[in-house]
Amino acid sequence: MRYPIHMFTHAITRKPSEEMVNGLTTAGLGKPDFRLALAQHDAYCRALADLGLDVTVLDAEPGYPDACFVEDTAVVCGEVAVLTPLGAPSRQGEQETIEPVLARHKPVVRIELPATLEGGDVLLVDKTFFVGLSDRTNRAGAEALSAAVGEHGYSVVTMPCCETLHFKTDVNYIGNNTLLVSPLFSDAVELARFDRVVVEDDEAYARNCLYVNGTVIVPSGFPRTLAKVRELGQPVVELDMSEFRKLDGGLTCLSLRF
Ligand code: CIR
Repeated sequence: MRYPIHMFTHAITRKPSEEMVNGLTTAGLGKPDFRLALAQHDAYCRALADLGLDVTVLDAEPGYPDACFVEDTAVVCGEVAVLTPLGAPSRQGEQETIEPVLARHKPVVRIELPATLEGGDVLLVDKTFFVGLSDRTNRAGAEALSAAVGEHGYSVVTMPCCETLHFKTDVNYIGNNTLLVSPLFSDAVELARFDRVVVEDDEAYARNCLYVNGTVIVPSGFPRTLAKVRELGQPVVELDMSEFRKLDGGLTCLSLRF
């Protein structure tokens, strides 16, 4: 069976700042090289543009070392953009400069503290939002998202999450009804409708692939995952993400897509 491709037309990204070297991390891979990160960010924005997206690149945000990970600041669907209070205290406020940009495209609904929700914990497939309840996203955040999108025909499925930072560190949609998942989610009943490709822990970072308009963007350096994704027959683009990986950031984190 062929599954319809949801086409994105826009993306928002934000340049990293030199302060990124002080970003939150559990990776233990050392400090990122700012110049190299800028070059990788440029390549990322170019890749999205090559896939047909109109990419708005925002200037770096002083005072917020993690602000290039814009995915966490909002959840966007066809009808509405939901602005989210981030769960990490040092990141609260990043969403304020995203709001006017989103407002050019969609009505914006704001979720307020004490609800917390980070976009990295939210996976949208068709009309379902899968939300991982993590250290960053609480039940009140998931309920507030449900209230904001329910009237547009979306449902919200919450799932316990994770040994890792975000739900999408573990689970990502790569088209054709297929998910890349960690072993933790290989049998999750909430995901039973999907074909699942398990990515083992030695390539854990590559679980965070980014599916854009029929192409799968894969982080470079993970040959087994690359081979598995290639086997599925969709076009693949590889991008070097080494400097963002040092801050626990993956491919989905660097953009909001809609
Ligand atoms: C953080 O810990 O918040 C950042 N260093 C990484 C955020 C990654 N974002 C994402 O996975 N959506």
